[in-house]
Amino acid sequence: RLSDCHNIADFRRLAKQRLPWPVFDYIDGAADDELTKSRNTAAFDDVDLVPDVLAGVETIDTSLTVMGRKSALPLILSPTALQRVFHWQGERAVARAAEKFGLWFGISSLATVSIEEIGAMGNNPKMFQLYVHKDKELNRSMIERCKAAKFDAIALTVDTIVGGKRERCLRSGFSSPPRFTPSSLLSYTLKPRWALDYVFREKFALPNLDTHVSAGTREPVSIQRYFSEMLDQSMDWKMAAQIREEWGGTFCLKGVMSVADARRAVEIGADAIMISNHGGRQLDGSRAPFDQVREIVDAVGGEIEVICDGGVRRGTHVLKALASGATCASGGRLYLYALAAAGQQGVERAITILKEEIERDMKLMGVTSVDQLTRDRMRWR
Ligand code: HOC
Repeated sequence: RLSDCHNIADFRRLAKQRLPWPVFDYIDGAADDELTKSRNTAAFDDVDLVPDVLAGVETIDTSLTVMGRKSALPLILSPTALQRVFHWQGERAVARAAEKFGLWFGISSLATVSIEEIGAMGNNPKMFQLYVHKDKELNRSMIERCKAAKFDAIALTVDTIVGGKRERCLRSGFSSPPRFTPSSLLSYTLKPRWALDYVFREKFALPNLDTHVSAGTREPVSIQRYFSEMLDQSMDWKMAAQIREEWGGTFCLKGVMSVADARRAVEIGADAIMISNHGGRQLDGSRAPFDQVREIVDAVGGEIEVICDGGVRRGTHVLKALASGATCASGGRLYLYALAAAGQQGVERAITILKEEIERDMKLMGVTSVDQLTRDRMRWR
């Protein structure tokens, strides 16, 4: 039950109970041996926080400015694809929860709700995750739609030039919309609540890509096929600079991992980078974002905002990212499990849990504002 969820791992368990296994495995799974996915979270355990006491922490302020917009917490709800496959409320639920808590919310090019609908919702800051397609007209039209819908930032995805080898999805045949094989059909019928919601609530669509992917004709598209057939593998820094120019607004690169690339991001005038390995779903063996924060912040921290994306499951993880020098933390699965488990109510409860952990942990650390979380407040083991 929702009331039994006290941390993100509890939501994961509930999501597993509620979803057919191919859908749960799509969210939960990662590339190859899934080493990077585990490491993304485990990396936070390599450091210890060093609290100060008697610091007068009756009133604390968890807010900060990220990419020019106020955020109530140092946490971004990262863009993720296909949310209405997980729960019929999908992106609408996550967007409403983000608005309620005053957080940045990101929607994906592969969202199941349109740019226009999300743009019209709430006053909280919103980013659009742009996947660069071979079809240049499609890229242009998504950028123009984001301008018209007054999105606050574009996050250009740079880590999906080809699809990672998601072995759980290869086994289940996961596609969008879900493809029914005898074994997957059985798993869908074993979860009748999900199946009924899925079939009767609203038809599945990818409204930001309209007819460009065959999901528009309801022909199932696998992850491998989507990445390799639709995305532009010739993408380079020149193209990223052109996209920044075309967009003209706040620009972020999502998926930067190396110091050299962080420097290139500064050179093309990006406002922020999300240090990210796509939740371990692309290059298995890639370093954890948290492990890269220090080097990147030391190299370019004064020139660009550095967001630590991935592995976050606890308030202390957020505090450790900040103490390393990141502007803030971000994550996808941290709210996706909750969405799958209980829709908007679930997402709100997950954010509440993280918010309370952040507040409690700041008080226990003896800090009253997020800028007091500096590197001397933690030690590497
Ligand atoms: C069927 C198309 O970012 C991921 C997402 C995008 C998946 C596209 C799936 O899972 O990495």
